[in-house]
Amino acid sequence: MQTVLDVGGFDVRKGWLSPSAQAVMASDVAAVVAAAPFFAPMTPWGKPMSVRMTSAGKYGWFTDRRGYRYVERHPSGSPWPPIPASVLDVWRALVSTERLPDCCLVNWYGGTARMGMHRDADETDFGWPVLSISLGDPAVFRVGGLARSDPSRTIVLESGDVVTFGGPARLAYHGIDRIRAGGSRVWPDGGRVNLTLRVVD
Ligand code: MD3
Ligand code: FE
Repeated sequence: MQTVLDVGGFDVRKGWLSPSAQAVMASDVAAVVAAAPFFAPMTPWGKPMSVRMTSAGKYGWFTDRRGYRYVERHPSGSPWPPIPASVLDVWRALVSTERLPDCCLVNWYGGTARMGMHRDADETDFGWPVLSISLGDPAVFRVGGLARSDPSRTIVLESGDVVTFGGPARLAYHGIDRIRAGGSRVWPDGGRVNLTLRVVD
């Protein structure tokens, strides 16, 4: 087995959401996007990301020339919409009923979008796991170890898969190599949405 499984804290639940639960969540996500439209994030080094983003909850993850950070408003100036109950239920079932996430980052991947290897380190307390929900076209997800130079491997994340990254895996390097366009009918126009739930502060 490779690095990540050795590191521990990395739990993939294939098909955890039934097709009907995925359909409910997709319509809840569409309502979030209607209230807080996707935008094209700009990296601090001036290159736009290929992923489109929005958020729900108290905080949204944001990036521009000033850097990465959590903000309490969409670029339009409105507060982020609430995290849908269908999404919070997954967190309650797998992480905690005591503490709920304060950010649901919504990432949209078209056929050519990708996400480079990175760590999620903008939060205050790495004791809480990050929970990821995939909806739509399959993605080739890459996960490595705690150092950028560690070996990495890929797994395919499909619609309805739920992954938690806790313990040592919370700070593992990860990214999305590519999308397998046309692999799902969850979204009428195709593409993949990934929801990540985090405790920010
Ligand atoms: C491993 N998103 O938004 S989800 C991100 O599919 C992000 O949109 C990818 O990486 C996506 O930051 C990957 C899987 C994931 C999410 C958070 C993690 C893996 C993680 C946090 C720590 C370790
Ligand atoms: Fe990440």
